[in-house]
Amino acid sequence: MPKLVYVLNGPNLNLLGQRQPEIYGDETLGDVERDCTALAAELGLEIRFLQSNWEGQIVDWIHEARGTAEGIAINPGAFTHTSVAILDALHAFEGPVIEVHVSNVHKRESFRHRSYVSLRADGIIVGCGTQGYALALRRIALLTKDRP
Ligand code: CA2
Repeated sequence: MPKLVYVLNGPNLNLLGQRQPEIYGDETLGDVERDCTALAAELGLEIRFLQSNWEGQIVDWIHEARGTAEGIAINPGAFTHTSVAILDALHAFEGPVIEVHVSNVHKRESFRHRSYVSLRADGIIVGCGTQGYALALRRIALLTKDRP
């Protein structure tokens, strides 16, 4: 049985590849989902790849992942820098959480340097472009490999 991993995406990530390619590259979120789905199959994972512009929807998906998913890869978008609600929801999830940012937030505005989600994340991948999602899945596969 493949292990289920949630890949969660926050606000505006549906615009990936359509604007600001100098910051976010030219891959769309659909491209990322396709690549993640192919990699997941190689790694023995099944993914639920989701995006929402609504904070509460992301909280609900994290709750849904409790008890059903082995790990979460999350790019919370701008909620990274604001959302105690997403942090609290992640604290209620027991498996590995890997935080992903396409851009190098540390080279950008100072308000992007603080992440609430990092207080829970087991790993953080920043500034590796959309490849960061694949790195996150590889890390989750490794961290969950000895679980039945
Ligand atoms: O670098 C990342 O992955 C971010 O999580 C992306 C967020 C940003 O608020 C974070 O600080 C860092 C933004 C999501 C993408 O927004 C776009 C807006 C216009 C065009 C394309 C993407």
